[in-house]
Amino acid sequence: MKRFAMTAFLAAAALGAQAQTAPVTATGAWARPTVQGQPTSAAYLTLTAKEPVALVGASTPVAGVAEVHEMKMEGSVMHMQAADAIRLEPGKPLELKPGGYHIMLMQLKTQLKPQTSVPLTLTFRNAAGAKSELQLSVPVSATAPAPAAGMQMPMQHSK
Ligand SMILES: [Cu+2]
Repeated sequence: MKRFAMTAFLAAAALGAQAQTAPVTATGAWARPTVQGQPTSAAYLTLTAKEPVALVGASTPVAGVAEVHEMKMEGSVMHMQAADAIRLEPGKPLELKPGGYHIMLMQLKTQLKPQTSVPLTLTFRNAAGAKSELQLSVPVSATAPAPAAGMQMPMQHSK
């Protein structure tokens, strides 16, 4: 009986570790560096879904709390608040960027140093309620990464 219970526990643990991979691709991810003792930071990236899903959560081992936030203007003041679920339309990129949606990292356990990267897990939910995950390694950088070749903005040439 004891042996059976242990087997069941291990099976459950294995199932828990094997979450479905989300039908979402992430590009241009970056997280803001911090100074020693700074408790918060934020991560940004662009998400493109293949199927309709909603971004419902985030987690990382480097922060006690990771939340999806949105910035909103109220009058002339910018506020930020946790976003419950951000819907992704298939093929339509959603950009998380400074001044808009972002992944808020709170209760940081470690300093985020440039030239390192932090693991980030994003959780999505589809219309049927099934959850899936996207595991990422997010570079720590003071600025957003340069756009990929072929996606660059038209540049003005000086004469
Ligand atoms: Cu925030």
